[in-house]
Amino acid sequence: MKPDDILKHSPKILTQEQREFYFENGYLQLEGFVSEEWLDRLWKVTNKYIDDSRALDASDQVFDLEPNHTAENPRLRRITHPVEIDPVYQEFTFEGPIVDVAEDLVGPDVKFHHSKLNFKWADGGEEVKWHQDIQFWPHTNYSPLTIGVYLDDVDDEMGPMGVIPGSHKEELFDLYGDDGQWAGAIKDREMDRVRMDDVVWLKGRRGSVTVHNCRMVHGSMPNNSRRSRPLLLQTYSSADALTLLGSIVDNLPKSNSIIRGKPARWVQFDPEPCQIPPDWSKGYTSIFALQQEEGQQEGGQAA
Ligand SMILES: O=C(O)CCC(=O)C(=O)O
Repeated sequence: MKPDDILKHSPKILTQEQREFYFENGYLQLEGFVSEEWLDRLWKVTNKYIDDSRALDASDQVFDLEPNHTAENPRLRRITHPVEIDPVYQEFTFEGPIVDVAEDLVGPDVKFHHSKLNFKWADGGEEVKWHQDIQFWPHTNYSPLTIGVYLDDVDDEMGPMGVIPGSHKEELFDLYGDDGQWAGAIKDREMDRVRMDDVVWLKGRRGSVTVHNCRMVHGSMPNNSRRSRPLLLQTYSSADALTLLGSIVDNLPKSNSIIRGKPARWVQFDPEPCQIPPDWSKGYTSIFALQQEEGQQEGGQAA
């Protein structure tokens, strides 16, 4: 569904100005949007998984661990597919308050694509280099967007997510490196095309929500503070956006679930070209492992 048609549907939770701002700028921020009750439930399960990770000494299908992770001092980069592993994450993503935000921005028929919980651990949690998401998981149109929830207060020192307003309307970047391998990040020599003077850092208090379109140029700095920066991310699209390649995300039981409205009878195509990523079925852990050039392994997810 095109933005003009989406805007004709009455909004569930956003103002018309917020929706127009999103379509114009490619991002949105909602301060303190998620209730304390939801945050408490999410923290309860999250703390359980952090505890479970102590038993591991390497990343697996559920946990993406920093190389210096130990049982005494767990250091998680990511819980890879929260919705697939726990009913609380699923309830939040499929029925929680952010689904109204998704509906207001993609239209009444909403499809879930995938989720992840990026921790960016205290004292050095890694940067996410500048990139766009859609090249990791191409769709027939550019309705996919990702809604992030900060589970804790996030300030400038903690590696908040940065976005370049309006970059979703510009040409997509080539995310392959000069060696022809997938880099998952914009090349240094092309960074002069990124309008860094315009960057907006999406920090906020616990429960704040970020939204970014799948074409948005975004990234984040390392976390050099004493506190971790847990950001729970979920990607949705309009039901009329179909994924173009069989990525590992598509093979998950809950990916591509219609969570509002009805499945599409007609697929919508947007005209702008999209880069094709490598075949993820060969194995991929996460953007962190990829951008830090660690060995890849079976069972990860894109972007
Ligand atoms: O965690 C972040 O700061 C950014 C996450 C991100 O860009 C991604 O996972 O694609």
